[in-house]
Amino acid sequence: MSTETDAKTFHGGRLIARRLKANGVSRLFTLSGGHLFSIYDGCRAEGIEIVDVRHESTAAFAAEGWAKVTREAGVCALTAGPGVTNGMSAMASAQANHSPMVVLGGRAPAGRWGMGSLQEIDHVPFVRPLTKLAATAGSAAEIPGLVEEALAVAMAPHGGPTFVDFPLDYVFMEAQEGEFEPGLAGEGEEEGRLGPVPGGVPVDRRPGDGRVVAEIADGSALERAAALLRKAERPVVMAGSDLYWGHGEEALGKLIEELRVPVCLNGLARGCVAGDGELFFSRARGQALQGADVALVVGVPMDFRLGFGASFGEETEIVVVDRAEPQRRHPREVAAELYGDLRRTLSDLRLAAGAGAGAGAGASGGAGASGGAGASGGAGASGGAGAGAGSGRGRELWIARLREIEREKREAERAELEDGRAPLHPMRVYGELGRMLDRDAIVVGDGGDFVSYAGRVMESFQPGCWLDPGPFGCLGAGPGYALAAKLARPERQVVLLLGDGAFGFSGMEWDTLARHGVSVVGVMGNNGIWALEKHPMEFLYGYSVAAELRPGTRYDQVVEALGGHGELVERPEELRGALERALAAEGPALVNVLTDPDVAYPRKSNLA
Ligand SMILES: Cc1ncc(C[n+]2csc(CCOP(=O)(O)OP(=O)(O)O)c2C)c(N)n1
Ligand SMILES: [Mg+2]
Repeated sequence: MSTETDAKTFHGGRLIARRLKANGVSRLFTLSGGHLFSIYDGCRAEGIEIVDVRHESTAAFAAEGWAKVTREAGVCALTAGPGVTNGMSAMASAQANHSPMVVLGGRAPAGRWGMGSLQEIDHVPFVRPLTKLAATAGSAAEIPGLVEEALAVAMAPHGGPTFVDFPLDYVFMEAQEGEFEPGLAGEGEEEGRLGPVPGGVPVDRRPGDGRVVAEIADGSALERAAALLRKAERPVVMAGSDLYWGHGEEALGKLIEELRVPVCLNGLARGCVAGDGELFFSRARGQALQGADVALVVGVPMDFRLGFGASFGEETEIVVVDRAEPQRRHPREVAAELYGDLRRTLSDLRLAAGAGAGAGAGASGGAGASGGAGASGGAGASGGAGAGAGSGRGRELWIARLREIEREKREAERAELEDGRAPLHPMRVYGELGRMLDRDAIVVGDGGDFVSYAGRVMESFQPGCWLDPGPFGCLGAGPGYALAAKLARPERQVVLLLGDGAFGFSGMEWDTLARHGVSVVGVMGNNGIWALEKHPMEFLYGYSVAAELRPGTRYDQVVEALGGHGELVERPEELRGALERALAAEGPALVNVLTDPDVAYPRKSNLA
């Protein structure tokens, strides 16, 4: 069929592809379905690469993974009905991680809506709670504007998933590209913008999402935060994913260096300060957060990962910095809240809280520019040398104390990193692997205890190099993330750490990796159990059920059968050679390491 009747008329699928292309989208992750054919045709015509996978879950996780590596919106197309339902875990994951992602759905034809077409179901009501925007195209002409809006809303802070589905009849119809409405990211309070569409489903946008957020944080809050930071003896920064999404790494680096503030990172913020940086602490995190008098909590919610706020000391004064207002209430009182452009806020805060002579002037200038007279007055008044000098000595003592704890804890890990047992201790795997990875290697985690160990000892040195599922914690995300990571950064090592349990969710994606020639290296901790569930259940009940897998399964042979390179490692001395061969392989590989099922990750809490 023709894709174009005249210069200005395109079929619906082509209209979609043209908007994607215009917004810099280069890849579409998908699994085939007739409802999507015209989108494929459009992508082909516009030069957007179609990456087809073996489960829609992977297509959607790949879109999220693309976002995580590039900080651009990832895009997937899921066929009507089961294609969309299969993508819902990834949408929930992207929501929890603030990952910008656009899900394009197929949809049964509008002309026969309600008559029982194949795969007919109204997706919008069930993806609505997972997305910032969920909409159905009401005509072919409406398509360009909706696609623009979906991309803009996904990217607006806080980032997240958006969804648009396209009735089969409309994507085959031709329409002019026309003067579509630009993204409506600034009008987020409005719901039901469009009139009735097939199935009676209007555009639905969650109130408060997708709005334009203040560029500049509130001036008096900035002044309060700066005053707290200035007099802090034991300050700390705890930063998470929104630091990364807000491109705040450079501004944070300057702030911690100039003000001498220790920093701890989680989520996508890992690597925003190098893992071997002088002010970076991971093993001493507990002491750093508990002992801090002032904590800058940057781009991370105080959720279970921060003990719902109790990871900080009772007396710790909390200053929250983020790209936009939080979606949940803070679980404890905070002293100041700064919402706006992260780079700007962090640099204003650095200047306003600066110690030493030069900083006073910089502070009032910086704060004055953003926060008006109050801020500059405050900075000028209390930015004197006295505060700077006093806290300077205290801070160096604080940093030295944390460094000593960090050093002792790292030292205590050494025995496990060199453990000589067979089957292997998971830490031995990381002891070897850590030495073989480049500083810009991208490490993806998908599993239970095996990945918890990695989270503890594998260092990240650059932003966007550590991809785990995040707080939604969905097993099976790894192959999609790794596929997207290697496509986005083909020159880098991409290593996927996975449990044997995790492999079962999306192990077929080695077929995808092989077909597309994507050299991801999987490293499996194969303990024959769901360790993260088995050990806690035994601790609680004295027994476990539903926690066993088959010991010693040759997942490496599965990968070979799918067209990849497989290695089995039974003894520690085999590990290095196997990893070297896998890293050098053309195409995807899996190193299947048999690990000791009796090793239980020492965790304080499991479920919350
Ligand atoms: C989709 C999904 N199902 C179940 C869980 C619960 N869960 C979390 S970790 C885990 C065990 C993972 O086992 P494996 O991948 O073998 O890693 P191990 O803990 O053995 O190292 C399970 C079942 C989950 N997080 N996500
Ligand atoms: Mg396991």
